[in-house]
Amino acid sequence: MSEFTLLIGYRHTSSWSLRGWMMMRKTGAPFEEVMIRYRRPEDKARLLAISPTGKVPLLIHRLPDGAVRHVFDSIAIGEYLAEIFPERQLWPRDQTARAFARSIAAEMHSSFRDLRDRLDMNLLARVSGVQVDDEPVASDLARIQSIWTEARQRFGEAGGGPYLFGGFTIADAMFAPVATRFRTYGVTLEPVPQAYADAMLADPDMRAWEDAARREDPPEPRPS
Ligand SMILES: N[C@@H](CCC(=O)N[C@@H](CS)C(=O)NCC(=O)O)C(=O)O
Repeated sequence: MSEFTLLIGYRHTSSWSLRGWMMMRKTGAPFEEVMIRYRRPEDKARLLAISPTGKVPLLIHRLPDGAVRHVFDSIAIGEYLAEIFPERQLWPRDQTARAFARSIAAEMHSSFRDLRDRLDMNLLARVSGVQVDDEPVASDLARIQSIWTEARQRFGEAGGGPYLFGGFTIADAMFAPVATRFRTYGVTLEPVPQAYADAMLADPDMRAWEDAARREDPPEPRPS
């Protein structure tokens, strides 16, 4: 049995699963991936038996002494992995950069409800004609572009990589699904945020997730 198991949901639509999965992949550690089709009652029951929230992602860490830790909620998974794999620098090393990275990761976790509702994650779809220039969606879009631009210009551009702080961090994992949403709905971005979104979509792990989504049956309809 693998030391780490990550429970995830539909690769097409489960944005929180993608976040947790990207964090796990960036540790470089091997892990078992279990996909739960949580819209099927039997799978939902299986998930509820393991996960205190009944939601994915859920990280299971089996320790050599037999102890088992369950870490639920994407941001907690990121914090946990950053602690277990300090050498991977899942948070930026510089404290000022790290303070900003933590703030924007938390902001992504708690905010942008209007944009998330309007631009549902639908990884492989391409949809035209969705309005993003009306309030409050337009403010969410402006704020995300401003976060990406500030991170790139203050930290990323000097940091030797195409991500918000140079190398990939938990903040990037939190915004990864947003880059896919902008592509799905053909949202036009300013040059700096667009370059960042392009880098995210070209990330080898992001591509691996997308390849796996192509091999996966689409989600069942939401239970009524
Ligand atoms: N705040 C949680 C959100 C987790 C969440 O809502 N996951 C969705 C999939 S994207 C889920 O498990 N849904 C199962 C259900 O609603 O039955 C996190 O950050 O991990």
